[in-house]
Amino acid sequence: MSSHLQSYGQRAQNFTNPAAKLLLETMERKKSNLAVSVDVTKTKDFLSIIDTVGPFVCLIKTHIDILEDFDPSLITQLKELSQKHNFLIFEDRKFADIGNTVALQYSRGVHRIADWAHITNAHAVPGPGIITGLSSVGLPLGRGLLLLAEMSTKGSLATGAYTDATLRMAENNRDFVVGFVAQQRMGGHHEDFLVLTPGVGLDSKGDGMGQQYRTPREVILDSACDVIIVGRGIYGGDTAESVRAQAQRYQDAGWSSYLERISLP
Ligand code: 5BU
Repeated sequence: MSSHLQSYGQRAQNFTNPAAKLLLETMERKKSNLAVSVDVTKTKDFLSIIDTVGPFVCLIKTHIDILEDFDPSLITQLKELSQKHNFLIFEDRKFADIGNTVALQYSRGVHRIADWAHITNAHAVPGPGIITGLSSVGLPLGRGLLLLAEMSTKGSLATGAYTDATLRMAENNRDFVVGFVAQQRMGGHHEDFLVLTPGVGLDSKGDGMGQQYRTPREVILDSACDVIIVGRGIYGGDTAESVRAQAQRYQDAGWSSYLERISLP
């Protein structure tokens, strides 16, 4: 059976990587294929949004370098919330340099991403050395990597032969590369990979800066992706109650589309 027609729980056995297994098991247990992207600049808002959406998500996506009052104690609190609500953490770092540099950016500096992010991601543009560098840090810690195969933005250059070559890089590094950030499940490979998809919104089509939104149903059912990544569509509201209601709404939309997909003949 094609991997995308198997349940998330069944697919855990298709992976050796512990972060991928844990993500799929968490999705099955929480009945959630929703990741919330928390792109705010103040620690207080960051933690309060995460505490509010935590029950509805399998994954929290961060841009840790956006926080203007970052302090290492934030990481302790983030890890506590991840245990309280049972979600994984994905730092959307988009590494893009030579292996030696990305290994340092991943493990050191102020943010020490490898210490706390179960999953991070990288552009394929430098070639396979970027995977060698990141895996030298992340693999011993049980971390997983996503490659950016496509982007949600208008005019993205990550298409065609570039996307195909990214797929080949992933296939050659199955232990550490667990999937893609992409807009669709790509054919032409036999391995199971996770497909996480940003550019998801129910009420808006774009943001005037190139972002393009599709609905959870288009992403999960029509394009056979695995995880919807939603940012402003969820935390854009000003009260905790509206943030909670939107998280619930996107969780329901994502999960019902998934149930429809795995029941396809
Ligand atoms: P939004 O508020 O739902 O538009 O936020 C989308 C998030 O996903 C934001 O953090 C982006 O950096 C991220 N993103 C994206 O929007 N499109 C892409 O192709 C990739 C990441 Br890769």
